[in-house]
Parts: sequence; structure tokens; C-alpha cells
Amino acid sequence: MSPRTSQAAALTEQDFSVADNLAEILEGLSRPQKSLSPKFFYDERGSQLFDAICELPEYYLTRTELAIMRAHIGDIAALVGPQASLIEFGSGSSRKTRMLLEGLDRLAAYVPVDISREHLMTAAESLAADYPDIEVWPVLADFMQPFKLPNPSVMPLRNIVYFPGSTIGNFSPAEADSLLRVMHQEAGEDGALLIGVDLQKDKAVIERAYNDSAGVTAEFNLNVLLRINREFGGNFDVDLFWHHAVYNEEHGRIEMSLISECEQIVRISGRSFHFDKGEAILTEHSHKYTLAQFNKMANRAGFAVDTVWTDSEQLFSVQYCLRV
Ligand code: AVJ
Repeated sequence: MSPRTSQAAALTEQDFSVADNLAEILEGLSRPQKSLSPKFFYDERGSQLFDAICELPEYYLTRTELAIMRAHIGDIAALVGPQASLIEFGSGSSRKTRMLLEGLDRLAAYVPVDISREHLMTAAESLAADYPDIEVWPVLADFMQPFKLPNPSVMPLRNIVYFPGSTIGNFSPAEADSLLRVMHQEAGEDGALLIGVDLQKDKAVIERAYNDSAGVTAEFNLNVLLRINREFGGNFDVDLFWHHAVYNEEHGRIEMSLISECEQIVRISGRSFHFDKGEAILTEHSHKYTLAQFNKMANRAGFAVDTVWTDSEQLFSVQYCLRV
């Protein structure tokens, strides 16, 4: 069965053009602290590299979250109940999503929401093919803003918002608050949120996860420059930048950047950007939370944390939050 293209998809498509992305890139590189949004990592090569990161021995996040889900899929299914609509923020065709499609009781629909038409349709098609009994309704939208949900043929009994991978960590605390409020709205009455949240822990363990010995994370980080060269008319020399990732304990976050090896000028679509030797482009923040911090954050958005599952070392958490 091919996934349905919902009304929301048709309406929001035009909002995300190459021009908007270029403007955002130029704006980010014009600030005193040069920065690029982590969303630009995920072109085809970037997505492949991210998949490779998830398999790295140092990158504990994915494997730990998967193990938690595997251990508790029965409890999760019991809490969710039958005939829910599963709304995933981001288009995952990952093993975690598949575990839910298989483990939850007679889903009314699976609704992936993503800003990238290509990622969205690829993931939706692959899941629709593998799960012919589940209606897949992709929504092309920027999930930072409320969006319209599709109407599956069977009326869902409730909405479950799913946000795995600790992607919440990419947002500043203020952005995370507003994202959780959008999730609260989309969950609707009687709805719930199932979210993966990476936990604060020993600095060395976290830093190793973002500085792997095989250099995959470095390649992932540098790939954003190749993407800008290819898609946005840039002339970055990737050999003149190096990968840097440190854990900021005060803010509880990994700060990932690309550092210029020398003084240089880079051109992008007719604009010039000057770099000092040692100057950084901030490419990603990855926030880690304590259980108490995330609890407060959920409360601010109108959720109550109902159940928290973690691994034996408390590296990672999967949290089931009810709308209050
Ligand atoms: C997808 C945002 C959860 O922050 O760990 C992995 C992305 N960056 N290695 C993370 C990432 C570098 C990842 N998230």
C-alpha cells in the first residue's frame, strides 16, 4: 500500500525552499558566533553517516534506547492501549519505530511528520510496504509549529506522540519548551508522549560518544560543509577545518563545532565569510537532562511523566508522559 499524501503535506510543501535554507545558512554564518543548524547534517551522505554513528561502540545512545524499548514494549503497549494513532516527530523507519508498529495493539494510523519531503516519503513508503495493515499518513510540516493531523479511516482512540533518539537534545531549553507544547497540542485530549531522553552522566563517557576513534562523527560534522558547497554554491576546503566536541557541564550539553585551521575566506553564493585561525562554526548542541530536569520541562508543557524506563547504568531514558 502506498502512503497517503495528506492535505497538510500539499499545503505546507512550498514553505521549505532552497532559497529559505540558503538565507538561513548565510544568516548563521554572519553572526559573531558563526553557527549552522544541525538539521543541515542530514543530506543523503549525512544520514548514512548518522546511521553509522548509531552503530559505533562509543555511541551508547541508540543501542541503549533500543534495549530499553525491547525490554518494555509489552508495558508500553499496555499503557497505550488499542487503536491509537502514532504520531512520530521526524520520519523514522528505524528499528525503534518498527518495534512500536509491531508491538502496539491495532494502530489506527502511523503519522510521520518531517520537514524533508524526501526523508518523509522514503521512510513512509518503506513502512507502508512492510506493514500493509497499518495506514501510513505522512505529514510534510515543520513540527516546531502546530500542524493539521490527517483523518485515518478508523477513528483513533487516542494520539501518541513519539519522539525517539533524544532529538529533543538538539533544541535549546526554550525551544524544547515550545516543541513540547506543540506535542501537547497534537496529542490532544487523552493523548500521551513517548520520548527518548539522554541523561547527564560522566563527562568522559559523553565526550567519547561524540569523538569516536573511527572518526565517523568528525566526518559527519565536516560533511555539512561539503553539502553547502554542493547545494548552496560554497567553496569550503574541508581539509582546513577540524571537528571539535566538548561537554559543557554547566549547561549539560555537548557543543559540537568545526574549527578553522587558519585564517581564510570562504565564499557561498557570492557572499564572503572571513575566518580567523581557530574560529569556530557551532554546528550542534546536544543537551543531556537529569530525570528531575526533564520532569519539570514536561510539566511546564502540560505533561505529567507517568513512567520512566532506564538501563541499569542510567545512561538513557524512555519516558511515557500523559497530557494533563
Ligand atoms: C540525533 C541529535 C540525537 O545529539 O547525539 C550524533 C546527533 N550528533 N553525533 C545526538 C549526533 C553527533 C544526535 N541526535
